[in-house]
Amino acid sequence: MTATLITVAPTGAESSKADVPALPVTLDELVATGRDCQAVGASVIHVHIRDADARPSLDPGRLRDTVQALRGETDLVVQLSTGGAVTDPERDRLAVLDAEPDAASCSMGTVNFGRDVFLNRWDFIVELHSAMREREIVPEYEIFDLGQLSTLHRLLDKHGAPYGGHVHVDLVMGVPGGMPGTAAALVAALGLLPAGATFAATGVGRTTLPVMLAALSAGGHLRVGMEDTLTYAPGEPVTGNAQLVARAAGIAKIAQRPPMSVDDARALLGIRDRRTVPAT
Ligand code: KMH
Ligand code: ZN
Repeated sequence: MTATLITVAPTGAESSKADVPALPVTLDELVATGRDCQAVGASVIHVHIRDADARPSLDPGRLRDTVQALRGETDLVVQLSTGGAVTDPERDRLAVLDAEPDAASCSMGTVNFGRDVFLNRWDFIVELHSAMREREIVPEYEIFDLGQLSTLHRLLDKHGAPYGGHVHVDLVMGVPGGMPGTAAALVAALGLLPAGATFAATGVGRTTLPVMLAALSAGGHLRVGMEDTLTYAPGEPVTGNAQLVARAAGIAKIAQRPPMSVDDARALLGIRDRRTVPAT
């Protein structure tokens, strides 16, 4: 029986606080969300931050404070987004690593993102992958379309394994412009995974449940959260991230794939422990 690593992606960069009041946008809201989600089964948090006006931000000081607060107040693996918002320049996305997270996302290619374009040039991908290895930060390779798995193979062949040696992939499915959130697309993606890699999957919007069920039955891990899903059931807005994590944990238990402990998630991903030991 393999336990399920559950990542919560609580905020994202696409929804506004005005439209979605339950979205965690302040540091206090984010830390409280992290605590609540850990309590119901999350072991990793995928973090996008907001500025004082709740707009997406990659402010270096705020990022550092966020990493420290989450590390101090939760045991979660702190994974910063280097994807940011579609408007963020490459230099700011690379500078996210200065906040010294445990892990960070690393997207494997350019994709249409609704009416926008999420740009990830090959040279930028190489720079990000290499910088993460130098800084002992574990990447999560974000895959929006099948061809991006070919890019991942090319990256690993030409530029070597990530820090820790283990390859972990997140299939982000159902983005308008990327692969669909279907069991068939998930199975197709699995045939292209590098040998030994583990994977999580997340289905955007109404593809959340089909992708979750397909990922669990294929031995994969899960990412859930308000970055990707704002409707719990038809006509029922999500009340908070813990609601989505609790549902994922419940379904994982029914599938005999209970939530993974934070320590096991750290070991699986090869995370360097940056937590300070409390003084005795
Ligand atoms: N917000 C998207 C443009 C990531 O976090 O690395 C990119 C994204 C991927 O969410
Ligand atoms: Zn993200």
